[in-house]
Amino acid sequence: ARHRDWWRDAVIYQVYPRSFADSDGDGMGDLEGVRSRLPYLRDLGVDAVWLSPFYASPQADAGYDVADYRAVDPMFGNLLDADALIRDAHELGLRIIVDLVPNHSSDQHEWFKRALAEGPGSALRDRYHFRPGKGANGELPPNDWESIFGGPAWTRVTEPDGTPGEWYLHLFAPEQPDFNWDHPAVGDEFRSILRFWLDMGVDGFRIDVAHGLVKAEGLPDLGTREQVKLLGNDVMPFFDQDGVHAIYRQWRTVLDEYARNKKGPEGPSLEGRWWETGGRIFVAEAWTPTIERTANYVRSDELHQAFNFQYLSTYWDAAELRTCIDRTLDAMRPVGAPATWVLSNHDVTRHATRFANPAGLGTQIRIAGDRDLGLRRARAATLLMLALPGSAYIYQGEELGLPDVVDLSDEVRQDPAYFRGAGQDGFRDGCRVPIPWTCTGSSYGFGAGGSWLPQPADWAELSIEAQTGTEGSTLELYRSALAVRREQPDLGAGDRVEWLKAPEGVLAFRRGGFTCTANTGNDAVTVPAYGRVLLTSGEVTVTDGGEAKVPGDTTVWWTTG
Ligand code: TEU
Repeated sequence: ARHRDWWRDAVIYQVYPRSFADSDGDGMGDLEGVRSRLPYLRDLGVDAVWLSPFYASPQADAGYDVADYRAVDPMFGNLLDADALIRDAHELGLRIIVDLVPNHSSDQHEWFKRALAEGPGSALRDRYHFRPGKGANGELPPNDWESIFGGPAWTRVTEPDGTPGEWYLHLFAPEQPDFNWDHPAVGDEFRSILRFWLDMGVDGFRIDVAHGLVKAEGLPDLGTREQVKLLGNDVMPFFDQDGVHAIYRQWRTVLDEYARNKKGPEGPSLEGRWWETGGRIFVAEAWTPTIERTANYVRSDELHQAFNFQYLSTYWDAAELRTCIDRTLDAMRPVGAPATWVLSNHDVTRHATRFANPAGLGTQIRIAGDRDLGLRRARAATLLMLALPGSAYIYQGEELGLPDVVDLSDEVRQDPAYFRGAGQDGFRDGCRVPIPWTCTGSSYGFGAGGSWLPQPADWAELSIEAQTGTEGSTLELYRSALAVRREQPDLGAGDRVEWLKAPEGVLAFRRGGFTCTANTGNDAVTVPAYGRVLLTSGEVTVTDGGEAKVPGDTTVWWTTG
């Protein structure tokens, strides 16, 4: 790490375990697959790996429905595999961040199963949100909230005596009942789960739906207000309630305890310094209406980072990007938290496909668009992101320039959002297609037994094998960019950028002896040569007169050093 707190400028790589590497040939990725590919991630040059959930789960929402928070699903391996993965990662100097899902459990979680089996009046029902229905016979849901995946946010249970009974709340699928965070047992249980994984040696947690744990008192109807599912202008009674912050202040004391005890893994490549700060972090998945509200989650006594979904939702447009960058830095500076930058994850259309489509389609789209254009913009957007101060997140496969797969059949799709009619929001399988490792072989080297989602026929050329050592490949661009980031302390550090005057459609900013220019327009522009070209996402021509011709959709890194 180049900074006292490694996470302030870290590049964190998201592994989606079921789609990364399959060691046992069942078509599903697993922990042993991830472990065997750690050298690839070390060579890529990332600082940490965040793993999406691998816990015991019926997989109603690809593992975001957890039945046992202290067990590994047999599909992914076992606790010994998790231990080996964490140890090997530390040996290689990589930190491991695991996903924690505290908003809801699986309906197969022990508490929920007992809550159902014990019937109305069961004390375990208080750990979830059970309510009698409205209407003469309780046949209507208790309020008008909708599930993020479509349909009502309530499901009526059949009581042990066979009659229709109470309803329970689920902001996501019916197989994902929401916990009642007002019940002390829920908090106790999650602090214990934190300790379990901290004792396993993990370096941090990504908190799923961090904005959803606390619901407004009395679960009030939305009434005529339009339900805003993700980034809306309005604060919903089920999202971003002030009460969530007390939970994270408690969690932070657990983490700080570990920092003081210096408990945890010891790897030769982790410099002694990271013990000073404990080195462990929380990152919030908090979809809030504004970056200013997101900033409430990142405080010295709460969480360390929060994903910048405003940035993810910004189109490839200089003016919009600049506004978002400024607003982000302005929101983070007073709280002393690093800005984060993210372009893709397992819930949204990959940026290579988003930017291949006209602006305004939002983050979930279903058409391939102009693939060359998308890739060119994605590469340029990545260099821009990696030049900004703060921490950046990379989603597996974006370093290969993978597009979304938009023509998956209903037979192979698994995303509950798709089947529950979340409409535009429901196209998440397309970014979850397994990684192509080799040019040939079953599932391009993903595993020996095919892949749970079919890979397109033209993915050989996008494989890691095809791109490794290939000049100009997207993989080599990422490798070079991450190597430069490690060498140049100006990149990633600090909390502001110095904007330079630039032609319309172009962003130009300086950070020490380093300059970044991003041309978001389609046409070539002429800019001053800000030194030597350090790295570029496309072709640049530098003239003797000290000027440079930068093609459309191209980002250039310059150095005077
Ligand atoms: O996502 C939370 C969320 O609100 C959205 O990302 C939403 O799931 C999606 O856009 C709907 O189409 C987290 C996880 O990242 C996601 O994979 C889970 O499905 C969800 O929580 C429930 O655990």
